[in-house]
Amino acid sequence: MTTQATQLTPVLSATWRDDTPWRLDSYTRAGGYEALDKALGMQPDDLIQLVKDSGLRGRGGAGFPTGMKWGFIPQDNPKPKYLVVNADESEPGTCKDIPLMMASPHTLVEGVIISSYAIRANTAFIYIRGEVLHVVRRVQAAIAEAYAAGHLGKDIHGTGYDLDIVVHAGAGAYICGEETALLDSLEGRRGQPRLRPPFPAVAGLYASPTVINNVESIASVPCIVSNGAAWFSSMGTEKSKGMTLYSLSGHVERPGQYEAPLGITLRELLEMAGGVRAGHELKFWTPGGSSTPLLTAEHLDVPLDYEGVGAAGSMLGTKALQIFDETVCVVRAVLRWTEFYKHESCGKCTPCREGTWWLVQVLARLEKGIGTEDDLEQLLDQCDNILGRSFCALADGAVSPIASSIQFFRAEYLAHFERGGCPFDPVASTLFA
Ligand code: L3W
Repeated sequence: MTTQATQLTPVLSATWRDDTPWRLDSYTRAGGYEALDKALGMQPDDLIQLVKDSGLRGRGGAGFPTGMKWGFIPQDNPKPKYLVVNADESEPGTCKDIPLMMASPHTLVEGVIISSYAIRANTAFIYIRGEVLHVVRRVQAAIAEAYAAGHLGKDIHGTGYDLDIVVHAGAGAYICGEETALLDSLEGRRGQPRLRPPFPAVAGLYASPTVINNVESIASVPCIVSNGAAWFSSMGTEKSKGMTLYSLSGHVERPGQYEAPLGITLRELLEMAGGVRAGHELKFWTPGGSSTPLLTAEHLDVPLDYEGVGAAGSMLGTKALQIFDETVCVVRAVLRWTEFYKHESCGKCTPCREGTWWLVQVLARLEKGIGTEDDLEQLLDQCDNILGRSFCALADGAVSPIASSIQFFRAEYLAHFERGGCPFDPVASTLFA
């Protein structure tokens, strides 16, 4: 059941429109690092309980309960514990962590310090996507300010707690957003997923207990410490608590990041974003980037929380809402995404390495209008044989837009080979009309 889903609560993005919100003085003026003081006065286990009670779920795609993940760290293990922030934002359409780090890097840094203290880590890593060097520099500058102000390093705020943060720039591979591939990359190896279990919480970075969380998850921690678990869990829905950042892109009047409680609907978000671009109508959209099954105009009132989107047959994922109007050929859009997955497949497992290659071959034929209905069946058969059979979620993600687009737009696929070309291509339309 949806509760207070439409109450707008800019928290993470509250200062984004201020002058220089990324600077320490601006952050401190707005109450920054007060949550750190409060957290350092608490016992680490009480902090873990607070995050559990808040209901915060991972904002990187899977929605796993954050406090529960922290609780998995075995405190009787004598090895060092690590916190790793997954800032490798690369899921197509996802643009929330990078804006957050650019506008308010200290929110992340403060979240890293509190979270590291909670799991008893003395070293934390922020793994940032390699292509966004300006973001790397922004976060590094914030960390330097935090060291200079005594928020980082030895004896933080005179409490005896020590923490160092290391920023690591990836080399631009999508697979390194998968948590275990990220760990391999951080250790200096080629980024490829590891077999789980053991999960990173038990044996992660350098085989030590490691918490890996998304940027937005960690950045949500300071406001939970400041305002309490009940405040956070009063927003959102029954099982998906709190506010979150949705990225709206594509054919929308005002694309950008919209912060709202979980459970808001696309209809409501579109109202905030000025609607689908003038004179056009919604054809299809992704709820959580291209790795989640497509939805259509019939799903405008689906609550955008983990349960609501799941019940509609898709996944909330990274909350990357890509909006496509009626001028877009769904076959071409899906082909572009599939080419991306083929390119980004790490090659470790056969269903993904070979499967994504085959998906592109068949889809490209269909898109050119030289396929047959048998090709469509073959495509669905390939999807069936890939889904759930690959080493990590990359290949499942590749299949999601294909299978769902055929479910909703089979007639459009058929129109391609009936016309001998793409019906949206003006030249082909003239030739075969
Ligand atoms: C300890 C257990 N830990 C689960 C932990 C696990 C991980 C978290 C979620 O994929 C999804 C994927 C993308 N003991 C545990 C445990 N954990 N059981 O919980 O795990 P999991 O396997 O459910 O998901 P995942 O492998 O983290 C994430 C989807 O998100 N996605 C996002 C893509 C974004 C990027 C990017 O921008 N870089 O790749 C979009 O939809 O498809 O389904 O921490 O260790 N028993």
